[in-house]
Amino acid sequence: MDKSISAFLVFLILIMMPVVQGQQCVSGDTRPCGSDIGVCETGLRTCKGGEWSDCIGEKKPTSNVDVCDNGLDDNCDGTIDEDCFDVNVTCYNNEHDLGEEGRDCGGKCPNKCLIFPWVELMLVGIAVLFLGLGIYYMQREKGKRVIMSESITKD
Ligand SMILES: [Ca+2]
Ligand SMILES: [Ca+2]
Ligand SMILES: [Ca+2]
Repeated sequence: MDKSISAFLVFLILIMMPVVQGQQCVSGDTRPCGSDIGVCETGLRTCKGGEWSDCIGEKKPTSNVDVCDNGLDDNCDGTIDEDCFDVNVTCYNNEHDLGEEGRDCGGKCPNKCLIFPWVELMLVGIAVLFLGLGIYYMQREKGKRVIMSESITKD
């Protein structure tokens, strides 16, 4: 019983809300709307028939991301030219100062750090070592044969 009464009250409030809100403005009233931060400019809502009009004359952000180096807060977040940096200065200064993954690579900087191919290098090294050993032993065997054949001809 109590539940149905409270449900009915909620329903009644929901039905009445737009009516109550609609009556909150008197025709001819105006109020500013939107943001006036950065390149944004506020507009004006006018009360017509107890309801506020759309925001007229408002200037919205010209970009979702701030356009770099124009001295303007293009996305109206209160900061001018944020997230802008000189790649040549910050990305190559040998300091981990821009959220890079290491020094001067990754993060906001172009990822130019090379992951050194240690495994490949090791395999190449081993291959070269075996090749060198093979050549060495082949030359040694050849040398032995030459000495042996020389000693045979001498005898
Ligand atoms: Ca900004
Ligand atoms: Ca800007
Ligand atoms: Ca850096």
